[in-house]
Amino acid sequence: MKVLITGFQPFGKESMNPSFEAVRLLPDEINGAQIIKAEIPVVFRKGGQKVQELVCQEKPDIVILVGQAGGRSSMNVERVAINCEDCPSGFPDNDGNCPQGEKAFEDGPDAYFSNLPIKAMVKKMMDNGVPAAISNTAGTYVCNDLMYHLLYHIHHECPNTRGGFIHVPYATIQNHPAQASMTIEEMSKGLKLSIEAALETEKDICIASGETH
Ligand code: PCA
Repeated sequence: MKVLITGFQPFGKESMNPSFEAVRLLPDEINGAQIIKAEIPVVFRKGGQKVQELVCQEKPDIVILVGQAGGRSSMNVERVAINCEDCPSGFPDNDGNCPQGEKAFEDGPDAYFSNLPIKAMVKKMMDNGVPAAISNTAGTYVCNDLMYHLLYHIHHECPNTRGGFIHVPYATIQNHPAQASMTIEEMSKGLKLSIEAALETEKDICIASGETH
């Protein structure tokens, strides 16, 4: 088995992005599966094209994209990506693009669901002491765009590939004292557990993990 896992370059005012730092700490093999790591630019569409190239080149069985969501309090396994590129005010991507509610793909559906075993991934992290939860929005910035691009590509070109996205909180060394944070080592442990869960779970487990709002 082969797993492609990606993190992002730094963006905004940050000089590092813990998503890639946590990916970098992963071993090159997990439970017999080869782990391919890559760093992705924080740029609408360009990031998605880079992931598509990597998927065509490496032909992974599983793709896990990782990004930072400062302010979240746990490892967030994303359920859904939407066909909407909408930049927050004053927050262009790293190439200066600032789309205002455009579609990622004109011919794409409104949304794609992750086809990773998201509940099993969250449970495995929680069972091993890493705070984790399912998230029902990946936002409308570059992370959502990357996840949508991956799932569009999977649906059109390689339906046997499983893929999705994990958002990580601030890293403690980023020093945002009023916000929740985790160490990069703990994030990396969570990613390793998520990969293990994805490798060992064909069909997602059935446990209640919805929310009322
Ligand atoms: N987080 C941003 C883009 C890059 C990253 O790490 C996001 O959540 O969209």
